[in-house]
Amino acid sequence: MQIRTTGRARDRLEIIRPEASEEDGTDSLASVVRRGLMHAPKFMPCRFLYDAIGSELFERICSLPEYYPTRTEDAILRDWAAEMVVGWAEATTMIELGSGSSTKTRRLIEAALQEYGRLHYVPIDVSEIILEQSARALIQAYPRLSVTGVVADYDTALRAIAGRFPGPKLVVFLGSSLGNFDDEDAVGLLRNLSETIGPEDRLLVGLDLIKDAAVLEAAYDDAEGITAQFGKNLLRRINRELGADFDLDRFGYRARFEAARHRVEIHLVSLRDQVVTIPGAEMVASFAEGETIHIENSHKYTPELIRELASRSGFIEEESWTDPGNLFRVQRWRPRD
Ligand code: AVI
Repeated sequence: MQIRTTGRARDRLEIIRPEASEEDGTDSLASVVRRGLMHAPKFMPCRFLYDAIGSELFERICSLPEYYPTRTEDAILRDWAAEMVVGWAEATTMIELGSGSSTKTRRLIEAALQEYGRLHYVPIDVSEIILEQSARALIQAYPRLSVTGVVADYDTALRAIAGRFPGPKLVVFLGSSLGNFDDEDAVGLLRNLSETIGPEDRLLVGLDLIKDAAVLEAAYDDAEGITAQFGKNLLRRINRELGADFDLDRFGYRARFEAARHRVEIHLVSLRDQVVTIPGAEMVASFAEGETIHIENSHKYTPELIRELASRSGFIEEESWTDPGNLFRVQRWRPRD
């Protein structure tokens, strides 16, 4: 593990980069493309949507009128952050999974600083640039805050920091990011987490609620077409990084709410029979007209499904907060004894 201390506020900022172990699933784009496009039906894991362009497009998605989750969760945090950070122990460490630019987390950071006078914030993210930029901005903004940024995927990071922050902690997992995991993977990640945290620690999770299919589908297929660009950017990425010849105009975009699986399923759809060459993955992929690449799932929940997920993962719901329209829900879980 490398440790580096950065910049002027050296004593309050540290960035660590733990190395992934074999089983942490850091497969290359080439091997994932081979596996996913040779599979029937074709698929790609959604983590590959987030190259530099994809991350920028996702930022734009977050402020689209149809994409209610970001602003709704932010409003819940604005109204209830003070309650979320208190009530069980003095948790002066806050670990955030998938912190990104940490914008919404500022509500929790401010509430914790108000309550405890100091806070150690541990953001975890695969994007080093965003992590470092936001960590610097945070220590400038809050003199009583110290930050340990962890550049790694969740499993690697959790393994690396296990036991490093012994006091009561609040682990934060916002933005319905857990909803992009299939049920079994979500339970696996949460179980890992429940094993690395103690009885005094708590988990704060933001999850999107089931609602009218038209509202859900518009959130993932906006009128301006930004979300479609975000999805199709995956093909652009494969062209750039693996020298492929995907013609983006020959693929459509589809987002459908599948009620039985409680998720919005997102596919790229081949608009004709076609063959694509992907030299970097040493393969040629054939598509029939109408054939799809399944690129993302975004799970939606009822309060019962959420409590069931908590229970399967070794947690118990302690408190929950929602918005007046019941669009989104933030809940605090404690580890089951
Ligand atoms: C990051 N994640 C929670 C987003 C979601 O709502 O599932 C990703 C996204 N994909 C298309 N729009 C947003």
